[in-house]
Amino acid sequence: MTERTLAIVKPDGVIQKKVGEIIRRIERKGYDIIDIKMVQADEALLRAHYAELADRPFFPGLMHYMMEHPVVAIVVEGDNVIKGWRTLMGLTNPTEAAPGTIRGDFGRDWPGDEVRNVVHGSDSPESAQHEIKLWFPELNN
Ligand code: IDP
Repeated sequence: MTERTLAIVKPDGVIQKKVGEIIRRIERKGYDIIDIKMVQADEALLRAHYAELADRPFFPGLMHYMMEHPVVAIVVEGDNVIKGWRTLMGLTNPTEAAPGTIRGDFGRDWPGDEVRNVVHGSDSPESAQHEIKLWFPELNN
């Protein structure tokens, strides 16, 4: 089934100059890039994006991490892309993410409670729709 997901190259991915490599992996998998832009996320956008994590102890660190540098937001389309992009990303924790996945290859555990895991991907059709609207309000098809 053709669907869309929101992929984000997080600050550490941009700082490490992995944007091209990550786009290469998206394209190699046969997915289409529908829209792409650099965004300096602000607190309002991130609070809406990560609303379900607001009570977690790592939330302040997550906000700080996501605002420390502009990110690259990408709308990706393809067959079962929501699950497929998460497979390309690997597990949340870089220590557990398999080699060959983006997080396994480029993610870092960070001193303290922060996880620098390079990329984001929507986890369901509902969150994909919600997140694409949030990050690309100008995109209406
Ligand atoms: P996901 O990004 O793999 O979908 P979520 O559980 O939705 O994982 O968490 C969103 C983001 O919050 C993670 O990608 C990571 O940056 C951060 N995060 C999640 N769990 C932890 C944690 O235990 N410590 C620090 N950061 C975390």
